[in-house]
Amino acid sequence: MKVFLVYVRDENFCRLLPKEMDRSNSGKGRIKVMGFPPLGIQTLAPVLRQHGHRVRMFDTCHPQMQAEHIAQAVAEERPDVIALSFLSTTTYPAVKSLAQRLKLGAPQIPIIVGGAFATINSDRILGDCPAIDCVGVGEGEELLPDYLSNLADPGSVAGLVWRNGGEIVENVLRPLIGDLNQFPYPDRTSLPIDFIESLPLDVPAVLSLDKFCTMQTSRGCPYACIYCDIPSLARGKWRYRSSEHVLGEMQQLNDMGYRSIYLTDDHFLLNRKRISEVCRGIIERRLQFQWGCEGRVDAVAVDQLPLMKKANCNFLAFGVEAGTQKVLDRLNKKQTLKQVEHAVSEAKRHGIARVHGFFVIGSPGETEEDILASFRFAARLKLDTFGFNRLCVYRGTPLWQEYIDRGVIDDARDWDKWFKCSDIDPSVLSSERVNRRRMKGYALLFARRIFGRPIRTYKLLRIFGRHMKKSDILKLLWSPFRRRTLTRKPDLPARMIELGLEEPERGAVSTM
Ligand code: B12
Ligand code: SF4
Repeated sequence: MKVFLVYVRDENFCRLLPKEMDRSNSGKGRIKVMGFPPLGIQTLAPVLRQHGHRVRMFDTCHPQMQAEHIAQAVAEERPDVIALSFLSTTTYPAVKSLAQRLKLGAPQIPIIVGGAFATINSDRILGDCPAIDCVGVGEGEELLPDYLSNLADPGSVAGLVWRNGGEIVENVLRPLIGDLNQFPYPDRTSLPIDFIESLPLDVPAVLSLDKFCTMQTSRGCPYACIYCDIPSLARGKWRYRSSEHVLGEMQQLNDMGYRSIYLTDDHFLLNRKRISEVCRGIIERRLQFQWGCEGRVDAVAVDQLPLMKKANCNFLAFGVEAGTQKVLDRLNKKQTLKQVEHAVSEAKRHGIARVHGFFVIGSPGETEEDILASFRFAARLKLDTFGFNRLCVYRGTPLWQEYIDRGVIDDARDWDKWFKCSDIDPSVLSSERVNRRRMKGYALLFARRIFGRPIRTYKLLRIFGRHMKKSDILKLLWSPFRRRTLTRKPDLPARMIELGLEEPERGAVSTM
């Protein structure tokens, strides 16, 4: 069969590399994009080929892979199935409109969607968008080939949610894949796109022009932070590929010339033994690339950091989240401030070039003093970079359920929205106050950085300076202080809209 695999992305997280920065020629017909590759479809394409299917991939960051081009390709090539892949609620409107357009042009070609948001909202999506025929819940490696073999018998495909006449049918859940070593490595060559290592920001923050890709070595996370839907997506399990399988892929990437790899694992740092095997393998094989990953502060085996550094790990991102234990506990983060300090200082002591801290502000019960404490904490830590985002809530997270129980969110009407907690939760400071505090906090942090650690700040700016124009570096530095333009803005819950409220009724709830 012929299958179109289309990745629909959020325009906020990709940009064409400006011509003046493009110092090497990618080759005929290829473009350069600052952003992450679409690892979901890159993973599924070779699996489908192994089953004898023909696959064509599209990624909407490519100027020639927009809705009209995909529709034209559908008309010309008449695929048997169109599979749309997307990550989050912010892209759902674009997916819907693409599905509607494709369905209009070719009503008989089935459209299946998958990815994180689709997994959590399968029945809702089918109820909402008639152009989408079915949803694949969870991992696609086994589900998609099964679906293609049983187009005439969708009821037999575990994990499929489909329409039987007017009725939405949810088949039995497909078990999680037991052996992640059984699949071929992702296809990183068929898309005519070279991805550039950059920060996912709307300023062209290019880190290097090295050949860049992402990789996933494990899936899931056993923790249960209230704002995260990984536990529900991965059903609370952490599964991993063997170190040999991972090293095989790394060797291939190395031989293909990749010099920068970002591990998109939810929690790469969970298992010391495995980290050690992978790192030793990288060192023994003399693999040339630099790599980065994310993980929890409590899992960093201190004895692994020197090995990670030796194995060319140059970037580590920690979910720090807050500078007070009270807020960490409210988020069910299950980590202490001491652990954060220890992990960050050890990472720097052992020479990891860039250590990043993810923080959230505007959490339930957080006061202005708490926010300030987070910025002070960040200033004290030896972090190289940091981001302070207002806490958001997505369907599938424990916090979403709490909001349903508290009557803040109406699941039936709000399922496809995303919210900033400060816009909707009376126990959170207003967005205006959170933003005002953030401005002040950033000012404090920048001042401490520039005057307290001038050499490190200079070195960091030099990394950016290598590939960015001065004006863009200034824009980057200024970016925390200005409003971002989002493709899909956060919403308000149906109940607030009904009552004509732009702010939750905070009267009875103190946030100071
Ligand atoms: C890397 C990443 C990013 C990268 C982008 C990656 C890219 N390709 O461009 C960046 C940093 C840009 C990013 C941005 C955002 N992200 Co993000 N991201 C991730 C992360 C960590 C890994 C994704 C990944 O590479 N997975 C590896 C591949 C192999 O998995 P996959 O794509 O899911 O594909 C598998 C299955 O889903 C399935 N599948 C995929 N497509 C299809 C299609 C069909 C038809 C079928 C049957 C199956 C199928 O099969 C694949 C193999 O098993 C995930 C966490 C996670 N574990 O998924 C969060 C995650 C997806 N992101 C999330 C969020 C919230 C966002 C943002 C909205 C953040 C923000 N506030 O701005 C934005 C917007 C994203 C968007 N709409 O494009 C949430 C989604 C929550 C939700 N319910 O909406 C997640 C789950 C993180 C979390 N902790 O909650 N993200
Ligand atoms: S935020 Fe990180 S540690 Fe918490 S549940 Fe999600 S993946 Fe796990």
